[in-house]
Amino acid sequence: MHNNPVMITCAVVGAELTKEDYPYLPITPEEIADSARGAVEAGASIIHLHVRDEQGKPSQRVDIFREVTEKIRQRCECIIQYSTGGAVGTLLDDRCAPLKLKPDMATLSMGTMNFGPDIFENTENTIYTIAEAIQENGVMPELEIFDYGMMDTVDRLLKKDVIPEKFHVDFVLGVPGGMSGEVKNLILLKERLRPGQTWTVAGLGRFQLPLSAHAMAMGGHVRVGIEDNIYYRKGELAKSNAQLVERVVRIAKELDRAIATVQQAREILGI
Ligand code: KMH
Ligand code: ZN
Repeated sequence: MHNNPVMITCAVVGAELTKEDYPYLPITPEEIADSARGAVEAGASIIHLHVRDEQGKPSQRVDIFREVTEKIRQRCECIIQYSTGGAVGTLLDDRCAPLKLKPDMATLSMGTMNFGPDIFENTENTIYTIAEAIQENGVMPELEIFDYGMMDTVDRLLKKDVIPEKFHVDFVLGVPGGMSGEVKNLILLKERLRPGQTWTVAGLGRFQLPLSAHAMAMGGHVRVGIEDNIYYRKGELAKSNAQLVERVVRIAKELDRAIATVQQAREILGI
């Protein structure tokens, strides 16, 4: 039985969804910051952040990241994690650009993969470049693991000192092109972690709820949010990021997992 506090990450907007896919998608800096506040008030301690430009398109523009970060900070205390994945096809320099704002955390994806009909490109050079920018700016990386072989990449790049010794791990399961969100896959992946390594699970779509519950029962941490899943249940759109967070908070309580405060999350992550 695990009773360590659970850190909840909320992925509030993502880069791939449009208002046509999901009418309540937060787009403007105000909307994204308001949605982040709702998620934090519901129990999230980490906000996984993408931003959108004036046309609602995914963007890695530094000025927008700065504005949204300031707006979130005005509204609530939380750990802010920037996406370096961007959208499929985002150029490498653009992916790294917001790191100069020195967020608390940033993602580091561990390999190239099909991403639905597209390619999410993370060559070794991409990983080196982003890892370097992360280290230069003193940011805590979260390694994004979409498939089993990416754990071998982690081991290999650790030996080469490409990846810093201290990182958090996020298993992102259920992307078409990556590993599916079956619980047996989570178990396989978790077995590959070094003792004491902190980890989160982000289940996509219908995998979000069962993987969240299993991760909490296994002592892990959880990521929910509209980036990964727009449905509350089959055929019913989620009303908000907060609604998705509220549900995992209720499940955590039944599993005797307290919800990590932001301060506790900082201690767990060592940031
Ligand atoms: N939009 C995906 C292609 C990340 O945030 O670092 C990549 C992604 C991962 O969302
Ligand atoms: Zn993302």
